[in-house]
Amino acid sequence: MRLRSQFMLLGVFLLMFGACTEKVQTDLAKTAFIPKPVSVTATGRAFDINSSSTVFVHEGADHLVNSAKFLADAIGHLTGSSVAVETVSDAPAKGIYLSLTADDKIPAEGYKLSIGEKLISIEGGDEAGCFYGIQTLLQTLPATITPGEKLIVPTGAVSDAPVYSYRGVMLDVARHFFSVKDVKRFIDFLAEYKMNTLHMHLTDDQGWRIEIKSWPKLIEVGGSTEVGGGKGGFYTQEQYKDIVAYAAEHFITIVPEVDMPGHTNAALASYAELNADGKARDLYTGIDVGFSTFDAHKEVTYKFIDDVVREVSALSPGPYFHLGGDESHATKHDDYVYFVNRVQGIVQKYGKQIIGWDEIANADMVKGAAVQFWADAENTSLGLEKGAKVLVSPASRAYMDMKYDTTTVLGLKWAGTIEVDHAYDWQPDTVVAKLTKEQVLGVEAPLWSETITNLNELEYMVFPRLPGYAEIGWTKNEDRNWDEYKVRLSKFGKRFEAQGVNFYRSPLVPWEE
Ligand code: TNX
Repeated sequence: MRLRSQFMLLGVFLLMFGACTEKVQTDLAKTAFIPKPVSVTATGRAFDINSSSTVFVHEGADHLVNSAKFLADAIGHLTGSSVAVETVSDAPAKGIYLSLTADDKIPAEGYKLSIGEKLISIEGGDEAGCFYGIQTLLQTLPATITPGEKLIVPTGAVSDAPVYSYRGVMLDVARHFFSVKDVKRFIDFLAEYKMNTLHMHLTDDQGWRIEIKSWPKLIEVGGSTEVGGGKGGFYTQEQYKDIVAYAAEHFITIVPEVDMPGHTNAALASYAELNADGKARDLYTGIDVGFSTFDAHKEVTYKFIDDVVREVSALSPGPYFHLGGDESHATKHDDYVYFVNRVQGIVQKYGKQIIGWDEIANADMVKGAAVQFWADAENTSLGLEKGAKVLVSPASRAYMDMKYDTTTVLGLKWAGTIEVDHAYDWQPDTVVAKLTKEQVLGVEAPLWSETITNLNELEYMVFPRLPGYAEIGWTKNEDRNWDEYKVRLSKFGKRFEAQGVNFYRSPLVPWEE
């Protein structure tokens, strides 16, 4: 009898202990963060978020109110009951408190997250930093909770800041069109992993996706189809502004790309006068590249580009305009150089800095220009010699349209297959000889959409590679290694599921059940 009750007691104890270890994780150092922060120290206690936990914002920092609501919504979404947001002039004694650093000890985009038993404080180096502190806090919470379950945050401190100031992805909305709603969901993903740039590939042979009021046929004709012959689509200027604003709320800058002088069939189909022979091209729905070109010696070409750059730049508050410049196989070399030089002047006239694919290094490089390394190290080195910075997107590592392995149904494989380890295990400042870290503007992972037709397919190619690209842009090379990363990533499977994300269950990741 005594023995039996002892066993029962032990059972109860094990049950409690089991429940504790599973649900109430109070060691901040054991929390899986992506991207990996600069430093995490644990104090082993717990902060209990409940419906009466208020999110306080330091007075005067108005943009923080948006971020506070974002946090309150995220907590509300988990617990099912909403959390209040209030403005205060001093740090409160309890609750969650957002503020901006009073000195300059915290760098741009950096933050300090301090979690005590009564107060969580997030101090940002700037507003973006505060938002990233919120994202880190959210990663301490479970993916889902059962009704009535406590929401516990392990106590301690996280101090953090990124290595690179440009951490992005590219979405090709030209080969297949993606709706405003889809783009917003993509923006949510970027924000979660502290990425700050969405490069939108707005035009290509198969589609022109942005309304240009002075050239209306671009969307009427050029926007009317896509790869495979579907109906295509386009963003009105109002819709594009809506994307830009939504991105800004998440501290994400849109980099618009209008690809030229090649990849321009959709424009050449819309306006006959842009063609060397004055004849409009047929719309194109295949996936070949390198057959189209603007005429570098017609003045109307530059009138057209001036209008496009003016209208797109006016809608895009970010510093960069991407002029494409890749695979212009139908343009003679001298014409290409002349063309890119003239277009750089137009982009500068509208107050933007230039980015182009690495081929643009064959032209002069104006001040502040950046080349996007995708395939050609020689071009990239040439750009560096001419004083340009490099945006790093090596196709063999960073192209999210490459298949994971030979069995992946979607995607292409011209740059090889890219499993999750191969996507993660490389260093941005060694992709080209003699590159220095200072010359690297940042890291971008492009998603070309020849084979990607909808959001579900997009998610499958993006997850789980995207968090790795985010970490490559945020965390120092020496603090990253695949064997440690894959364990952290394994814990995100549940988050992907809770968010309804269609992801590739790579056999290389020990997914947590
Ligand atoms: C190359 S990368 C391209 C794109 C294709 C992509 C497919 C680059 C600058 N040009 O036009 O969509 O490969 O992976």
